[in-house]
Amino acid sequence: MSSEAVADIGLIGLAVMGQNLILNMNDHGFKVCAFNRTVAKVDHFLANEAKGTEIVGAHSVEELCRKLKRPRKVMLLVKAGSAVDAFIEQLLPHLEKGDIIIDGGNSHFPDSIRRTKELEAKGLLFVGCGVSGGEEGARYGPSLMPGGSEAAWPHLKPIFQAIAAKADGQPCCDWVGETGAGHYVKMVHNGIEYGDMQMICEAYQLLRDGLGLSHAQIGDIFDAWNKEELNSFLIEITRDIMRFNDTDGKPLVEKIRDTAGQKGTGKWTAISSLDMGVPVTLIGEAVYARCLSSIKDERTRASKVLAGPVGKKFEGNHKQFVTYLGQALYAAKIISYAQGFMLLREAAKEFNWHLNYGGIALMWKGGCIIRSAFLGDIKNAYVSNPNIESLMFDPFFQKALANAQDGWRYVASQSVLLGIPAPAITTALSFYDGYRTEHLPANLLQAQRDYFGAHTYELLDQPGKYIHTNWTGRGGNVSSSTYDA
Ligand SMILES: *[C@@H]1O[C@H](CO)[C@@H](O)[C@H](O)[C@H]1NC(C)=O
Ligand SMILES: *[C@@H]1O[C@H](CO)[C@@H](O)[C@H](O)[C@H]1NC(C)=O
Ligand SMILES: *[C@@H]1O[C@H](CO)[C@@H](O)[C@H](O)[C@H]1NC(C)=O
Ligand SMILES: CC(=O)N[C@H]1CO[C@H](CO)[C@@H](O)[C@@H]1O
Repeated sequence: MSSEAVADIGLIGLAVMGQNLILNMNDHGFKVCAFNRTVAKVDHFLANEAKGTEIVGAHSVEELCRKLKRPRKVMLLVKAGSAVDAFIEQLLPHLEKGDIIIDGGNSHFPDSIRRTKELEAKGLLFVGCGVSGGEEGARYGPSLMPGGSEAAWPHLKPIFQAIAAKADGQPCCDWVGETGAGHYVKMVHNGIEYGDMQMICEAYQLLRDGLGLSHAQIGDIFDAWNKEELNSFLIEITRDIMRFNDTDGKPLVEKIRDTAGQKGTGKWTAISSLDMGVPVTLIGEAVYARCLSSIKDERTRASKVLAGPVGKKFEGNHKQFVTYLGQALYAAKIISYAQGFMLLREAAKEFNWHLNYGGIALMWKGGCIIRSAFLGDIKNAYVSNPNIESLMFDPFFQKALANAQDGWRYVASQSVLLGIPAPAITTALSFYDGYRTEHLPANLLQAQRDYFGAHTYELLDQPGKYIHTNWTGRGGNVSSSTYDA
């Protein structure tokens, strides 16, 4: 080994996330070699942010690889997509069997599945690693979700677990699973984040438009919730946002245009749920709610002509409503996470991953945007029964749903009566009621399908036997495979 090989890990991409991760690794005693395609950036970084640290730099991919101890570990923090493949191509000639490439970007999981297979075929190891927590997390403790070539894990574990956030004294980073599992889990994390944010926004609107409360009053409600079972990063920042006044003394949030942006990870989660036939309804509604918000001009025109409930004002007890709303939020949140873990289970089946669900809950408990006390309860549920069919079957959550359901139903019905949209809170309730219903009306649906398409049906007492009925007494012999509905 060349005496030049001094660094424990190389990192490519000196945008904010990359820089902060490097500084974080340096803080924990690891020697990092930094590289950026624009090499002036490397020198600038070494002379400024990295001044006085152990961090070294490289001016080429070749130099970077020369400076790494074996097995070489190179982490990419570059834009997801073709840039990742381009850097992998550039690295290949300078790597040897057993060396490790880590993609810490926001890659779509099918790419990570493909890259793992391609690199393993070349004798290299690949890790697709979800990184959550934004700039602050990257610097002082992100949530890290690594998956891919498991043989890479023992080499990465000391570094990753050292720099990760800690929850209950444990690192928010553990091996997630094979091929694209790391990026998949990160994607579902982001989907759940969409759902959490949407529910909170619905609660905000019910308090603002339903009860007519001021932002300061709503801030106090979120403050109180943050001290109870809803305690979480997103509830906490919502409280702070409610209390943030602009220079004119008015709440800044009031002035922000109500059209939501999105980068696609929530959409990916919804698409994957449709692909796999898992009813992840709350995240789906959260994505659609952003879409609906974005057609602001059309909504403005509709607001002038489409009728809503006339003269309906909330006439109940405010204090009671706030209590019920807290219950509705909590129950909807349980449903959203139950749906998210249902999706993970199905993905594990589909892609042959061995996922550690309790470990995933722990990875999300600190460092990332959805961090909350609640994830500790989810972890406990999976620790006491790793094979639990659904979180809703866990005694703790079963009881929590039972305790919250009256308030949840009250809030859902009030939102409907008042004409205030609450798609996440209401879809969660519909899902819950559907999930706990033994006889759904799909018997009729099957009859309809058989009627017009001869798709056949099963009888309750003879599952597995497919029957077609001549419903009309007309028509010839139809094949059930001619069309689908
Ligand atoms: C923001 O303004 C409201 C009055 O509109 C006031 O009651 C509140 O104290 C202000 N908040 C802060 C943090 O200054
Ligand atoms: C349905 O019933 C009618 C009348 O009995 C008969 O003419 C027709 O052939 C039947 N069709 C099939 C698919 O059995
Ligand atoms: C309809 O299907 C039945 C049973 O397969 C068969 O006996 C009959 O000849 C078919 N009739 C026509 C019109 O194809
Ligand atoms: C590929 C790469 O390393 N690019 C980064 C170099 O640094 C700038 C920041 O100055 C980033 O924006 C690039 O993504």
